[in-house]
Amino acid sequence: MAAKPPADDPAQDAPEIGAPQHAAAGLPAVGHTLRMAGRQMGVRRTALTLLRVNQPDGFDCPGCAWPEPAKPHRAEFCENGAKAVAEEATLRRVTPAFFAEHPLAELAERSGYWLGQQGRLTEPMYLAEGDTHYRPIGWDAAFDLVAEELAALDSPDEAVFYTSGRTSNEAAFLYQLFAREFGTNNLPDCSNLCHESSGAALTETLGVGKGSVLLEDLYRAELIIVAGQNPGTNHPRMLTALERAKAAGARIITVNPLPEAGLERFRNPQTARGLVGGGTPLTDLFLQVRIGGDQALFRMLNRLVIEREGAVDREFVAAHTHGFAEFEAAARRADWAETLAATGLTRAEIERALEMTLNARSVVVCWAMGLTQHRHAVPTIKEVVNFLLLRGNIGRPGAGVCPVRGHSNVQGDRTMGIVERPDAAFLDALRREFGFEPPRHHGFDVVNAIRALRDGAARVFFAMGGNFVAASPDTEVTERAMRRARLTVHVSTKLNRSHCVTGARALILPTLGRTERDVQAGGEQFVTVEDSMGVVHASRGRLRPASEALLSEPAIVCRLARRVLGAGSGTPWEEFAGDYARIRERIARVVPGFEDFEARVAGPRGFTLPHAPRDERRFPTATGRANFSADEVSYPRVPAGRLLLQTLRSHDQYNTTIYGLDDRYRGITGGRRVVLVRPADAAALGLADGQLVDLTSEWTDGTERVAAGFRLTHYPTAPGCAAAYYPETNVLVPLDATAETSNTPVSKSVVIRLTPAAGCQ
Ligand SMILES: Nc1nc2c(c(=O)[nH]1)N[C@H]1C(S)=C(S)[C@@H](COP(=O)(O)OP(=O)(O)OC[C@H]3O[C@@H](n4cnc5c(=O)[nH]c(N)nc54)[C@H](O)[C@@H]3O)O[C@H]1N2
Ligand SMILES: Nc1nc2c(c(=O)[nH]1)N[C@H]1C(S)=C(S)[C@@H](COP(=O)(O)OP(=O)(O)OC[C@H]3O[C@@H](n4cnc5c(=O)[nH]c(N)nc54)[C@H](O)[C@@H]3O)O[C@H]1N2
Ligand SMILES: [Mo]
Repeated sequence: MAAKPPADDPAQDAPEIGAPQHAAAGLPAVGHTLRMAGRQMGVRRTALTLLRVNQPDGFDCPGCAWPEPAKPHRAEFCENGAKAVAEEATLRRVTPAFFAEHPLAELAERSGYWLGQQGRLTEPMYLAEGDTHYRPIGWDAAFDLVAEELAALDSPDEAVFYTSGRTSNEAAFLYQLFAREFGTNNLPDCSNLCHESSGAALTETLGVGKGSVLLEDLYRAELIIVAGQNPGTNHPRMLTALERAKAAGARIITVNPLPEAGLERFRNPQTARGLVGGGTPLTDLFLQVRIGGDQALFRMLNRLVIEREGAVDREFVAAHTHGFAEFEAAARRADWAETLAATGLTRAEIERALEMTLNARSVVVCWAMGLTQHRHAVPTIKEVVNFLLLRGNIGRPGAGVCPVRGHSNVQGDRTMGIVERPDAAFLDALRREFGFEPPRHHGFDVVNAIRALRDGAARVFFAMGGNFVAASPDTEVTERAMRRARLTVHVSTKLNRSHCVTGARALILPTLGRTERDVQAGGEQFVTVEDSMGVVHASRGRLRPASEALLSEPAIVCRLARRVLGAGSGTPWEEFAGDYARIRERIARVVPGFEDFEARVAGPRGFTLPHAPRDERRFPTATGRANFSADEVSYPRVPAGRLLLQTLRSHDQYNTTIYGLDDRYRGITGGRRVVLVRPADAAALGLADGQLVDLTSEWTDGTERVAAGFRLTHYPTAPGCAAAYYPETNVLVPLDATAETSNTPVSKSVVIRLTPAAGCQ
């Protein structure tokens, strides 16, 4: 753990605890938004910038991946989108003088919050081997250095090319092309930490690893189940969609160990009634499930549907699915005692959910990290698919699967080929279009990239955005692994922890953000992104770049590729950098669904990618049908005297970017080192509200990991469950604790014990 931070870096373990709220947004949110944005951007820039968010001629919000409605509201952004914009459009700057003033050793002691608060990166910076400070370096010299280190590798597979989810389609397409021309599929991305489990489960069962609903489907659904998601904080504009669905008669079931304010009641800041009134109650039935109990819950619901006369859509099952008999036999074995133990729910609650299901002609299930970051995440999501298939709730209006993506273009990056296990058809298309032989063997995902760095099998780490060190599990192991690299390179907008934990040599390459004007040889450019529902549209920045020295992400990839690949590459990198339409031309020829890309993306709302199960009830799976699955039901077992910890986001953060130290809806202000525990659980452990405790995670191999100095906070979470913020608690998640199949770290179920803090507080 870092030593006590300096005085200008506020301590984060002394929060004030108030009462949790029961409604999200409304007037307090508007005031909060403007204050936060104004502090970073000033008042005039705040107004001008925020009005461009998610408008047809503006830029895509760099916050979440929630889609824009066909007719966006004049203020089609939310409180947290505004914070994301302010964080990027800030007037604060990190200059070479800043790096001269702050040695690396000091930066490494700073909190992530402080680092982010310093402002936008302005010039390429280089840390030489053994040096104490980052020093300015020219772009050409920086690319020479990367080329030199890449050339020194024994194999291209000793390099790792990470991507976070803000990268545009154009940059992502070029980046994967460069990595593959260089000779590796080592393209881990933030999806590996995020919705990989959704992709794995949906590809196997439905044949497409993406959601099958559009916004209109949500408006038409009669029942919406929101499981393992906190939209009030992480996808606030989704609340507007839920409000509209409710107005049209939908009912909502929330499945969550925490009562999340945004799902209880929503006060829409876009309407007068929402601003000052009591708002709309959203949740009709709150199922306070135990962490990891969702698979058991859906399995029991499935048994009950099967047992109910006439409830199964036999016609759909016969015409479109595979594996029903085996699944039916497994579902009929679902056991009440086990279900109640796994879920912590009552039989009456589950039966009420059943009646709501049977009363709804169309059902959508939405989910996020509460389902994806468990050891049994993939079977859990497959059970959700079983649930929808049973009543034909796939491939018709108002029904379907809705995995709600995180980063604003994480889905698009995958579509563009940022994936460590590419399919053969995609590689064939690359070969045809660019005339080279792409590598066929699989590359590293995030966890395997860390193992490779740890074991010396990977020696150059390059990141297109993100904050790999802080976002990854097992912080101490990951940091040690990163320090073994020969070279670490980060293309970034803001300073973060990953710039402070480096290989022998390190580079920071500063880049343009979404909000900024991007002018290249061919004139002003726009980029494109894909939202959580497969809608692709343009994004055009308008602000003056944070510094003259910034290069766009596509320009960085092109210049790097030319330098590294030289005459060996037949790809017209320079032409691509000058005019992004040339990149889109190639995407149109390589990626299915992008035919006539340039013309179709010119429309104000872009276009929707095809989705066979949604559009035609066609399931491109191994069996050619939608697959039922009959996995064993499992749930986390917690030894006596221990709790199950989930690591989650506060209201004032965007992943590892900390905007502020408050979590308003949960009633926590001025600090982040808190652990939320049910009063009865705290009492049973002999611990008091407000007491300072250490968190120790216990992993099956006998190893232990400690996060010290957290304020125990009474909170009405499900029994036996605890919650604390990420990334402070990533240190507790063992590298080997990953989901079956998807290899995603199990950030939502870590067995911990709480003990009075050992420190001298
Ligand atoms: N403002 C803001 N917006 C964001 C982000 C951000 O950090 N800040 N991050 C973006 C990203 S990358 C992502 S992936 C998304 C994340 O969006 P979310 O998934 O909403 O984020 P988390 O904070 O991880 O919240 C997980 C939710 O699942 C619940 N949960 C935990 N365990 C379980 C379980 O076992 N079962 C069930 N049913 N529920 C459970 C938690 O109580 C919590 O409500 O948001 C995106 N949008
Ligand atoms: N314990 C625990 N760990 C988790 C999670 C959890 O719930 N619990 N959630 C996981 C999830 S869902 C995700 S998605 C990952 C997130 O992992 P990442 O995507 O790697 O992390 P972020 O914090 O989103 O990255 C923030 C950094 O991105 C850079 N950046 C911002 N905008 C741009 C841009 O436009 N271009 C470029 N080049 N850089 C930019 C800035 O420098 C900023 O510091 O974390 C995962 N880790
Ligand atoms: Mo995510």
